[in-house]
Amino acid sequence: MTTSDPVTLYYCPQTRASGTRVMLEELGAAYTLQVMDMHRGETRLPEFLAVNPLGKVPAIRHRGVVVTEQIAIALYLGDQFPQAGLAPAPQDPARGTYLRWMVYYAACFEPAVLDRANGHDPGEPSRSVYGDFDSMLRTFEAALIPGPYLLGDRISLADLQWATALQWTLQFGLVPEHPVLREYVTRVTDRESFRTVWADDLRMVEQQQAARG
Ligand SMILES: N[C@@H](CCC(=O)N[C@@H](CS)C(=O)NCC(=O)O)C(=O)O
Repeated sequence: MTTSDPVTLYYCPQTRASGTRVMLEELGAAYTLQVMDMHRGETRLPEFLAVNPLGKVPAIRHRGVVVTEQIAIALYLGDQFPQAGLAPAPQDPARGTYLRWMVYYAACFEPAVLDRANGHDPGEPSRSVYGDFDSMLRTFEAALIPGPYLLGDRISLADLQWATALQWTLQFGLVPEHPVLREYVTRVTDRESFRTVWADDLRMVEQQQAARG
């Protein structure tokens, strides 16, 4: 078995799985999609619950191993395809910064955005995993200066992850507009991989809508 064994990506268009697909494109990985229509409950069918009991995408299977959680998947793929140069190796001095912003995404950004979207009071900063929303976001923004990427001149999977998420959170007003964030999203998403995945997502969504009638 080699890393050229195709990755199976369990997929719903226009979801967190889209970011994973962008990464697979950028890594030059061979992959196949298992497309589901979440609006028809297909992520809750026994076949997929056997892959991810939470019924959530993205999930991947590679060389017989299932990985769930978008950040775990991103870290796994970056290490499996080192030749793409999108993930600093363990001994690389940039590795710490890379891990920091990857984990910050899942541990601080998503909980803060979801608390806000769901109207949940995070309570005292000392009792919230991300402190408070504004500090959480300002801390990330500061990491983009001087930029242009989180690791300086070098783009990484961390940027693909953050730009994917900021694109939809800015679009839906879940994150307040800020020139640093907007320019970062524009810079990172101006790539063939994003154009390909977003166009194909649109095609799949329209196809799924038509099938639902
Ligand atoms: N903690 C998961 C969250 C994944 C998630 O919420 N995925 C949504 C799509 S964006 C999903 O699969 N929803 C379908 C469902 O719950 O049935 C991760 O970070 O990967």
